[in-house]
Amino acid sequence: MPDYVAKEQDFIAARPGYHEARAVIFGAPLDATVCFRPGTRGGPAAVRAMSYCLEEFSLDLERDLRSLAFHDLGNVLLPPGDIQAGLSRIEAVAERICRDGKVPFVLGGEHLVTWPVIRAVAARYPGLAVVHLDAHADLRAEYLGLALSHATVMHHVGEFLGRANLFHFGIRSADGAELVAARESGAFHPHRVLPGLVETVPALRNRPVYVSLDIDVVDPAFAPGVGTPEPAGVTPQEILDVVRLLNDLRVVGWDVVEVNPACDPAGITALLAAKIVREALLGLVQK
Ligand SMILES: [Mn+2]
Repeated sequence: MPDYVAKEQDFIAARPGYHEARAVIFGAPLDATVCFRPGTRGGPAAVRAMSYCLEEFSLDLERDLRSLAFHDLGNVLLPPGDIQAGLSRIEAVAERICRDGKVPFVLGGEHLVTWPVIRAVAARYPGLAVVHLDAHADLRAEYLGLALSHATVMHHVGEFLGRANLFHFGIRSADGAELVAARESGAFHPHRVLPGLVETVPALRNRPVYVSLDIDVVDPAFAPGVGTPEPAGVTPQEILDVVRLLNDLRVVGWDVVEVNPACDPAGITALLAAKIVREALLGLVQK
């Protein structure tokens, strides 16, 4: 590990509030391999800004955020123009949080940020299962000549953990090769999320679970602020029901990625993401 990253890890651990935290939020504002609409670098800031209009109390869970010790580290500083260096820094931050026995909660940024976070989480939790909620399969081996891309992230996760440990929900866009790969995964439930997840929950129980939620799994009618919108998709109510179902599992890491404030009228996508984050954080209270 480079010396400056080790120093940054120590800096993180020394921050007031970090030591007590059960969950640690950080922004990973990577916006490097986007192929359509750039802007996800502003995602973490937009989600934080819109969170101010939400109550700390969840009416559905009847729990208050103030009953959870969590900490927001701010954003990881990413060196411009060097994707691998940026991913290494993200992995180092996630690694430190996991090593300290806390749950990393990542705000993207493009979906590629999930890859280094899962590497860090899997190192700490053998037998990790990944729940992937997304409009896109993200299972290409390469995209536009790039092995590391937001379109290849789940390919890398599948190679690393074994495809049987990868569970896809809500996918409504893939090419033929991705469809073959998706069908070799632990589960592949296209279009909808909730019915397939209900079916899959027994296989996920008693396992450490990482949840990667690309906000474009939601219908762009409700979540237009994304880099690569795909028509149709789930409703905000369904995705919140999904989060509450996931709350019953042993979730050891979370990300909410691809929020793009550059094309998000009235901040509605960031607002939905903020509510998802709140409900997911509150799911950690009971554990
Ligand atoms: Mn996507």
